[in-house]
Amino acid sequence: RVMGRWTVDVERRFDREMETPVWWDEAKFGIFIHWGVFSVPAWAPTGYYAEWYNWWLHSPAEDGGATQQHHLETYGTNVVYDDFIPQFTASKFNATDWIELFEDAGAKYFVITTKHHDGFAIFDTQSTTHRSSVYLGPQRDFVGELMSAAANSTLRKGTYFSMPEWFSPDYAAHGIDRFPGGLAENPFKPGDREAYTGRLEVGDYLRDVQLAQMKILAEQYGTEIMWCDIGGPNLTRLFAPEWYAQARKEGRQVTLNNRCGSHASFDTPEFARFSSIVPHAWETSEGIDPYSYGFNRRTKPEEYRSAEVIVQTLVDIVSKNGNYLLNLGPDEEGTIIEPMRERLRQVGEWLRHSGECIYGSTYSPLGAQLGQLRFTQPAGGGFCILSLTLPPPGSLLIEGTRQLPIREGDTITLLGSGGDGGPRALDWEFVPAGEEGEGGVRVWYEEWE
Ligand code: FUL
Repeated sequence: RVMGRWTVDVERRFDREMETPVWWDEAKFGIFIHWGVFSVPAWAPTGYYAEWYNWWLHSPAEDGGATQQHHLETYGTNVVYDDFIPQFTASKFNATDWIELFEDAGAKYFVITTKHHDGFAIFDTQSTTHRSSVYLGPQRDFVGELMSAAANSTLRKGTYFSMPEWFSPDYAAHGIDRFPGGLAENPFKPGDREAYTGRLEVGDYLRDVQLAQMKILAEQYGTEIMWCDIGGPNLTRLFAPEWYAQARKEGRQVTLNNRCGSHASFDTPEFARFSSIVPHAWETSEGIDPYSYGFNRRTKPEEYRSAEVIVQTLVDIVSKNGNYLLNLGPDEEGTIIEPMRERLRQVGEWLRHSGECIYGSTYSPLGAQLGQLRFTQPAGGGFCILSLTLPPPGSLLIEGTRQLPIREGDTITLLGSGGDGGPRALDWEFVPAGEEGEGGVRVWYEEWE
C-alpha cells in the first residue's frame, strides 16, 4: 500500500437506469447460495449446471443424455423430479452458522436462491402457490431464517428470484412452453408435468405469482438486492418504482440487477469477467465449483477454486470496478461441506489484513493492471499495488515511473506482514530508465510471509 499525496476521484457509475447503492459499491465481495430441490440429486455432467437437473432430464439432446442415463440408473423410471421434494430435508440447516461463515469469509453481502427455474420456493409464498418448503417437505421458511440471522450481522441481504418457472403450466400459458420434448417422449412415469406439486389456482402467472412473490420478498423479507434471473415476460416496471420509493422513504438503499426486465442497476457476467476497467456497476458470479452453482456430487473438492484463486479473481475484478459474488452449493441437508468452508476461511484471512485495498476502494486512474500487478485506490488515499503472483524474495521492480504517482518521502507498506499481522514499512527507491527498461520504483523486502 502506497500512502502518498495523490488521489483522484473516479466516476464509478453512469449509463445505468438506476444507480447502485453506495454500500453495494463498497462491498465488493458477496456470497451466492444455490440451494433447493436440485440439491437432492446434486448431479450434472462436467461443465453443466447441476441446478438445471430437471431441464437436462428432459433435454437429452443438450447434455448427450448423460443426466437421463444417470437418473434411470440411480432412480429408475418411477421417480420424477418432484419425488425429490421429501428428500430435501434441510435437517442440518443452521442459519446462524451460514451467516458466521459468510462473515468469516470477509463477504459483505449474500444472495440466496429463493426460487429457481424449477419453481420450488424456500420462502413463504402464501397464496401465490404452495410449491415451497414452507408447505412441502421440511415445512420451514429458510429465507426467513437466514434473514433473521443476518439481522444481527454486518451482511446485506439479497434474494435470487427466477422470473420464469420453466415447468409451470401457468408460465406456459404465456406462450412459452419450456417443457422440452413433451410428455410423450419422456421415459418417466407420467404426471410430473401435470402434478406440478403445490400449485394453486391463479389467474395469471405474471401478476399472481411472479409480481406477487417479488412483493413478498421486498415487503416481508426486507431484501436489499433483487437478483432476478433470466428475464422473460415480467412486470418489473410495476414492481421497481414502488419498491425504490418505499425504500427511499425508509432511508434504505436497495438495488436490482439487469435480469429483471427493467430498472437495471448492475450487469451480471456469469462465469466471466471484464478484462479492462468498465466504469458502470457490474458483478461477476461463479461457483466455487468451477462448473456449477448447484451442489454437484461429481465435482471433486480438489477441483474447487482454491483460496488463492478466489483472492486473485477478487483482486482482478475489483481493479476493473466489479464486485465478486462467489457461489456455494449446500447439500440437501443444508450442509456447506468442509472443503468449501476451509477455502472461505482462508479468503477471509487475507481480507482481514489486506481488505483496505478491496472494500470501499475504487478502480485506479493508473489503469487496472501492469503484467501481474493490479491497482486499486483505497478510500483512505494513496493506492494499492496487488501482485497476483508471489514475486521472488528480495525486491520487486514496479515499472513505469511515469505513471506511478510516487514521490520522495511517500510510505510503502506490505500489508499483513508486520509482527502483529498489520502493515510493515518497506524500503524503496527510484530506478532510472536504462538497463532495467523504462525504470520505475524498486521495493525491497527480505522475504514474503
Ligand atoms: C443462470 C441460471 O440459469 C443458472 O442456473 C444460475 O442460477 C445463474 C446465476 O443464472 O442464468
